[in-house]
Amino acid sequence: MSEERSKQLFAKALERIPGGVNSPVRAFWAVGRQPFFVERAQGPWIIDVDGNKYLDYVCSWGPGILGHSHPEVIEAVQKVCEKGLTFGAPTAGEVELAELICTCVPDVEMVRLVSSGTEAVMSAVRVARGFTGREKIIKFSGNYHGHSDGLLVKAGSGFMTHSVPDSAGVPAGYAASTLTAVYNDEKSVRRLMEENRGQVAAVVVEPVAANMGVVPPKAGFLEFLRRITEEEGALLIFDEVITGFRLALGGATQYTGVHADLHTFGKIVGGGMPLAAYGGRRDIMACVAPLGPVYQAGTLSGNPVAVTAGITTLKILMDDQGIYERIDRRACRLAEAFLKEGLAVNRAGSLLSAFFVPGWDVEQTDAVYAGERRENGPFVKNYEDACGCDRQAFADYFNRMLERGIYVAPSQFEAMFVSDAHSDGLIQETCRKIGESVRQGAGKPPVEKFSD
Ligand code: KE4
Repeated sequence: MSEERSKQLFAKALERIPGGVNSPVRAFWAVGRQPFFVERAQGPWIIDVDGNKYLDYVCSWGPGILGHSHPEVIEAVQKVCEKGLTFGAPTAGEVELAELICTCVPDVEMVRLVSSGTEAVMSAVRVARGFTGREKIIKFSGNYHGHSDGLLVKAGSGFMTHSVPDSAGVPAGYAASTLTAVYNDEKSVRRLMEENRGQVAAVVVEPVAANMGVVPPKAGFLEFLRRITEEEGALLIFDEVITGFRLALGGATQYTGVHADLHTFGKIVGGGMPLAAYGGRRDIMACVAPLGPVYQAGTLSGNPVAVTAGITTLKILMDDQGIYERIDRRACRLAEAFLKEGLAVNRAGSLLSAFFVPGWDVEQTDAVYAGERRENGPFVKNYEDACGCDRQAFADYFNRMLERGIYVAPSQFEAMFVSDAHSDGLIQETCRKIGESVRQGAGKPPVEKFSD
């Protein structure tokens, strides 16, 4: 496959954009090759500037639950653009989207639209601090909540991909207010709560972690977080930027039965456009300016074009909730293909990750589940387990799959996303290629950081 045009673009990009990309996870450093540049995408397919076609399991890191360029979404966006792109004034669409979010996620009585998941989580944390009058936040190592200063501590996603435990440039004071617990480890949470009694504003958690690879909560873990936050007078924030409208129409609460005080959303809620949201109990959201003392604002918040993409997407999901059974079943088929190759697989609904755990004994893996199971694992239970994975083996697998026209996330620490556009036939073909790729062994070594 030719990569000429991508190579030319990347060389130019390296001149003007740090690492040649506008988000680190796109750099492909961990898989030892240059990124391809995308020309267009349709359904489950992504086509690069050299005409190479890939079956896409990144789905733009989650928004693409319907597949790329869904005709109804494209048509709605094209139409609304004719009325103008941004007004900086309220529009009917913002009210409609707010009502749809509150209908889908009953914990959310009021919601504020923003432009990115980072902004949503940063704002939710500020509201929690403003509402409780407390300063400290408990997060979990390997969870990623966007790049706001206070949350760039032992984060997942690009941090783990590039082995950067914490970010430079974050003042020590910020990090001091962020306490880090171990995911799926109740004792670590209890200890932090006891050591910081009366100071913890909130526990922020990915209800199904998807930024250290997919790591579902162990039975009872979320219920424990709900109990201990209530006992300690702290809020529980579900960061649903990935799980929202993905695990179920009602997100993690519908999937797990556990309720949170605040939820954050991104990706799917914007239908692929720059839109995210945070919301929750009315008494908590009443703290948000101009109603209350917690300030948060945004020039393009509730942008009419992005809102239209979000409304159209949520309405399609609301009108056809069978999508969730379809994508879960397909993800289960993929999980079974990985399990057959002896890999540790964590899956929650249509989110899954195969882990290259050194010395993994396939006998450790529970029996291959029948389709009715909604989960596999968790066999990799936390950040430490995930860090122990064999990155070279993952890189080899990634390159073997790409050579076969299958694009999975270029990092062991990201999720595989299934969309409604991934037909059963394509899933079958993917399962075959998983077997070939995993069995074929060594591939290209990860290269050092690209020089100019
Ligand atoms: P954004 O600011 O990237 O829209 O959202 C930040 C965020 C917040 N919370 C969770 C649970 C998230 O997964 C994310 C962003 N996810 C990554 C992928 N794991 C985005 C991809 C990227 O960084 O380019």
